[in-house]
Amino acid sequence: MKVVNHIQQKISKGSKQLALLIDPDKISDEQVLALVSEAKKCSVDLFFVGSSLLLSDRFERCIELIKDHCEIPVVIFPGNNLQVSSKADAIFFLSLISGRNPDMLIGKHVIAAPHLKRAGIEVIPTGYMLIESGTPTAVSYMSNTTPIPHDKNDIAICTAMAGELLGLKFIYMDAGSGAKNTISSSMIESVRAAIDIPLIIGGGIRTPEKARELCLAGADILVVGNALEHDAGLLRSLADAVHQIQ
Ligand code: 1GP
Repeated sequence: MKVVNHIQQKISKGSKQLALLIDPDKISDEQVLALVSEAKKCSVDLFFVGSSLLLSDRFERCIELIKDHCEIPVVIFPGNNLQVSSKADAIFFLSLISGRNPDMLIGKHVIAAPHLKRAGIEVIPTGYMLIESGTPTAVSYMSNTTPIPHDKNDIAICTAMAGELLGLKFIYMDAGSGAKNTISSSMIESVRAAIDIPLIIGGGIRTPEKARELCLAGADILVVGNALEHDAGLLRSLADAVHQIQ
């Protein structure tokens, strides 16, 4: 089954989903395997793999390791057009719609398009919105874009609406990896009320209480990366907090 359908099926049952973001530079093979084993026990819904900047050549290796040891779908969350692999189940084709950098809206896509066609991988057109989070983030710097201000719900609403009207399948609102502040519940609520496509929320989520709050505000999928790099034991409580909401 396509990853999009798999996600939609869970959403239509009213289930919230937890995605684990793996940055291949920050995690050893042993740590990947430990995380996969824990993810299976906690019924984690998705793995996302990618980074705004990669130093190592561990990108494909990470995807392979996850695929060899579990059935959880692996979606590439690419930081640039080099992060493509047919070994993953799907890839987010990200348009950075919160920014005004044409390279991130169409330029990189033109370069990536033939590679994606050849790879035969499921492509998920996704509107990516960076939200200001208290500190400069790697994504903001690397993409040369300004995030939407933390409290400007109206800009976030109109941006998400435009993404939906352009035909994008998902909206991913991100405070950026390691964000000081997560996206506010009020911004998530306003955007959720304005669009009908699935809403992914990530950046700076570190506690089950916050995970629950953001799901109740309207997130369909929560993404957690950084916090698990520091404390893999958190996974059980985060997964329970997300899955207990119906
Ligand atoms: C970043 O949304 C992801 O793009 C996850 O953020 O690493 O802060 O959990 P964290």
